[in-house]
Amino acid sequence: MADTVVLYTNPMSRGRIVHWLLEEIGAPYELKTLDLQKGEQKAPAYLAINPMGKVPTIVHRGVAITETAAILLYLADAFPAAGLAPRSDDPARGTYLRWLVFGASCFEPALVDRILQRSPPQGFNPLGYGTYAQTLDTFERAVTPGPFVLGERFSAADVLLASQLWWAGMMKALEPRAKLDAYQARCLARPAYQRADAAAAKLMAR
Ligand SMILES: N[C@@H](CCC(=O)N[C@@H](CS)C(=O)NCC(=O)O)C(=O)O
Repeated sequence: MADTVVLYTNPMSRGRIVHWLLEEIGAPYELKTLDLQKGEQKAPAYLAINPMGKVPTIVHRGVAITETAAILLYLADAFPAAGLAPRSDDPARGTYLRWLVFGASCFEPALVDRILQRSPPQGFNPLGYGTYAQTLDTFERAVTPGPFVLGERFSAADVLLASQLWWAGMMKALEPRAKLDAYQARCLARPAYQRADAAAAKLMAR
């Protein structure tokens, strides 16, 4: 089908985040699963699509898009009927962009540094996220009172942030935080997440 989104992914990768979003928007899509252990992401044919040799990548209407946050932003706009992104003239647009980009540029690097046990330098701190504690406190404020970062409205920003919380839990990188835990549980209870998760489990079992 002309409008089909092709997603290059792996069930244990950030591709899961895009898979969830595709289930949310109900777009026709096709999964192309790469075996990362075998290095299929570094094969010349794939590098021609994504020279970083990483997943996820989507191809839609003949255009390749990489970087999880960019893919989410793109798809939420490309399929507006799903209502996962405030339109550009909606005052909620800024808040939506703010927290989605916060996920990619602050929360994820903070988690990675935490997992790798890299401490931010004392004093003036060139790290984009500042400190781990400040990043988590800020995240918590963003989902308070919630239930989502846009209040009552679920958006693609929640798909990214809740997925990152799930990953942090998997990696044991996050101490329990009642508000973030409840937010994550609310988001992951969505039927679209459950479908994507079940499909990923099946792929992993193969
Ligand atoms: N900045 C990229 C990161 C993509 C990434 O690191 N993907 C990992 C899987 S989660 C990967 O493909 N790793 C395989 C490799 O680096 O060879 C994004 O946000 O999409």
